[in-house]
Amino acid sequence: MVTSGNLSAYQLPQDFVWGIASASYQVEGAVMDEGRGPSIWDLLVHRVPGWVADGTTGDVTDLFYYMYPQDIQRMAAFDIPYFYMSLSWSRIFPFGRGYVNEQGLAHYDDLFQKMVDAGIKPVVALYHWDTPLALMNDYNGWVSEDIVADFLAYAQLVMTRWDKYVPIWITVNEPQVYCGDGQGYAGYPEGYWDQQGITGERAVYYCGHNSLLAHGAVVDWYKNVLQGTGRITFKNSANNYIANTSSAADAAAVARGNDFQLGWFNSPVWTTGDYPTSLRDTLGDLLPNFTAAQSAMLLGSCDFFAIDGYTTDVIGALPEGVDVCQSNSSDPNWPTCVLQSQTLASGWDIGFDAGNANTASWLKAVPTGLRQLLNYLQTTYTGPKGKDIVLTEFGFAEPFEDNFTALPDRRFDQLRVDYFTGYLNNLLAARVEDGVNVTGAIAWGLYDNFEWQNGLGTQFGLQTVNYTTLERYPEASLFTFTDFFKQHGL
Ligand code: PNW
Repeated sequence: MVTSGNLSAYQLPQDFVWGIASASYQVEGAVMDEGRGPSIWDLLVHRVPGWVADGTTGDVTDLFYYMYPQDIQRMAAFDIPYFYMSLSWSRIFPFGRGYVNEQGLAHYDDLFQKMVDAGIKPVVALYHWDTPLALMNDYNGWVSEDIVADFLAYAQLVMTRWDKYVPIWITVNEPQVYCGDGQGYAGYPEGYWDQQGITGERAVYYCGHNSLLAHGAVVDWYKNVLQGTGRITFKNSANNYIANTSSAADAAAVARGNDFQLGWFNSPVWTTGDYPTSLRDTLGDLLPNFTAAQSAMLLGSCDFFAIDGYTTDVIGALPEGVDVCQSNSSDPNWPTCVLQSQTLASGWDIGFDAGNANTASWLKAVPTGLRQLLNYLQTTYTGPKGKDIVLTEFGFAEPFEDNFTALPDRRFDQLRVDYFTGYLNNLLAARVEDGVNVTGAIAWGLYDNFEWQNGLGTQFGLQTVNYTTLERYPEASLFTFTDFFKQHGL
């Protein structure tokens, strides 16, 4: 797609939601302070050998738990209007439920007050992957429907207390990723917890199912009981999918891939109240059922579509064959049954990366892919409902430099500058030229942080951090990102 007009002249509306992102376990540190209980991540990083590629942990990371006053001041100095963050469930309920830690509540009271005083609006997620360890030990976390009641009780406490500060709530972050097979983000190392037979694909789809039910229960309570005035949704992770070749088989594979990625969580919420037929046909009784009341609760339960859209993948059909992609053939491609890569059959590499093993291997910069993804989402989900889309995460990992004598280079993060320039221009083109109702863009992330299984060695920050002194340094991309919105009317 080629822009038809003069991009630099396009304006964004005054209420455009733009900002920068973080998540509790990735930035807070202070993991044993002020009454916090452990989350699954504390156990994984300390007790499972090899869980984190470079052996680092979130014990200290950016120490946002104590350094938030200066972090907020710096965001204010850059005129950043929105900040995405998540609450640490186990700071508030150290055992996941029951006993409430008042120090945790007091901490977030002050954080929200300081943010609002600085003119920054919080976008708050209730869950960004740090499940209280007690709930994993008690009933295996998200694979058990027991989590729905505990998540609701937690949500009721925090939303009642902080709704006055929070214009946008996120129930759960990227269930595609924390439930997804082979990712390990939800913390299911095989054999570590007694999963009571709920393993493999069954665990994936139970985790997804309970995440949807938990989301739905919270939205239902928020709208009907609390009568909250904020907007509420859950956050999707999805890559733009393009076909490997122009064949009909590859086009069908793209559609199927999208069902398994986006349809899994969004068909129940935006279209039918149930999972896509392709999932039902493939998964059989591995896929739980919704009652009629649950479907009714889920349909329409998102005020807007939140998409974390970092990259594009090439999708192709599996080769034909009787045994291909049967659940009993131990085909590693089951159940999605498509081929996924980042190179087209023609040999073209679809985007640029940093060419460095320390960056996120799944991430190629494909700016036009964002425009395609936004168009796809509007056509498939939001358009018929007249609702809007917010790009709630996107960003890029630069090659890692751990020697701080290299600091001057780290501030000139040219690849990340190119990434944001390209992506933001395509978002603008989607909005102005294609008429996609995209109403926000939030960058990942506030600064370098604990990047899950890649540890501190994969760095997405628009500020870089010296992990010896904890000083934060704005990079060129922070200026690129914030200037973009000023240049387009904000
Ligand atoms: C997101 N993928 O995760 C998360 O919300 C953040 O916590 C994380 O730091 C950020 O992206 C950068 O990785 C993703 O494999 C993890 O496509 C993996 C993928 C996408 C998003």
